[in-house]
Amino acid sequence: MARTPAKSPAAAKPKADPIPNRERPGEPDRYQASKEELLEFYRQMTLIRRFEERAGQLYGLGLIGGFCHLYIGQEAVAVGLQSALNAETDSVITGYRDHGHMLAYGIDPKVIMAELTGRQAGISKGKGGSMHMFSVEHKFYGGHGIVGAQVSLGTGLAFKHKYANDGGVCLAYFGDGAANQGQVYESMNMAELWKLPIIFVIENNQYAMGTSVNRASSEDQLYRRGESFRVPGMQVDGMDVLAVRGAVEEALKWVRAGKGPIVMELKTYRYRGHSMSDPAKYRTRDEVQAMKDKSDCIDHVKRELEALGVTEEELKKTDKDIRQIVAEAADFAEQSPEPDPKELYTDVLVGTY
Ligand SMILES: Cc1ncc(C[n+]2csc(CCOP(=O)(O)OP(=O)(O)O)c2C)c(N)n1
Ligand SMILES: [Mg+2]
Repeated sequence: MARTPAKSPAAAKPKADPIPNRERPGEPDRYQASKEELLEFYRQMTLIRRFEERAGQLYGLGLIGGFCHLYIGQEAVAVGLQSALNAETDSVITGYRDHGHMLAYGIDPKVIMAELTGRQAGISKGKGGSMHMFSVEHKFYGGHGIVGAQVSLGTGLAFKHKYANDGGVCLAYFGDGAANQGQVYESMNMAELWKLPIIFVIENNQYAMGTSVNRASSEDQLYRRGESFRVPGMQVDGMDVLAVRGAVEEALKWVRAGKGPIVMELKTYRYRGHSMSDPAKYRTRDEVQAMKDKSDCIDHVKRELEALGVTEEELKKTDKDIRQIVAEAADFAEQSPEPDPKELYTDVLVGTY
């Protein structure tokens, strides 16, 4: 049985064997990281958090327009999963809560911040903004504002990996809310039928805007959502980067062996509102505070590092370096010009239908 019981945020319910007579992926262990790897996880998660905090401030100052969805709280998911990918071959696609996935993929914070602020130097030339960032070079295929759309597009990317026999796997992220979208299931069906190399990553942060999973989902154990298509699933503690990395190793083994898709449900939590304009009336402050106090993914790694003998001073030095990187990204963005008005019609489809 390839399921890791979630230790947080919510205890998993007892489970029956979902797909009888089906070979299953191995039981994942927590990843045994070296001190250097653990430090790198800490560095990346802290970079995402500080970057997002700064993005929140710039939004407050009116320097970021439109929608802006922050990833604070969920950092261990993107960092743990993407640390296991092969950057040469594998592809990533996600929704609108996408800044963290780009940072975890090593994309320059400056071009991400410049995009958020709508500047020419941004990764989409300042014309996409927070929800529409893209990098073919990094095989990062967006940044999508239509809930669930990235799942069928990701299935297309997986089809391409198989068709071109390029050895790549697609990581298609979506939320607990998106997991109720019809196109997700059409995609799962096709992916299993054609044994496509895709990991369906459900980032279960407990809420879709203001609606909790339990209010919206008749089956709230989302790792089971592939069962009708014989797609196996894993449930993982998404607040523990080593559990995430350990689980994705097993998932990648499964997919790379040509056994078809797999569902990973990462149980996680977002600390901030759905977007910057969320009245936050659907949960209590105490609930959020309890998650921060008990399950924070960065605190978790900090404790592990301290147990390995890493000193507070070393961590402070890393924190300082990250603050510097984020400050430079924000300065770079603020000093970059806005796109030239003549760019209005480039890179966009203008036509009649
Ligand atoms: C097809 C579609 N329906 C509705 C919306 C409005 N909408 C934007 S985000 C969202 C909630 C999605 O929640 P979830 O999938 O859990 O992702 P999270 O925001 O928690 O990362 C909704 C309903 C949309 N963008 N697209
Ligand atoms: Mg959600």
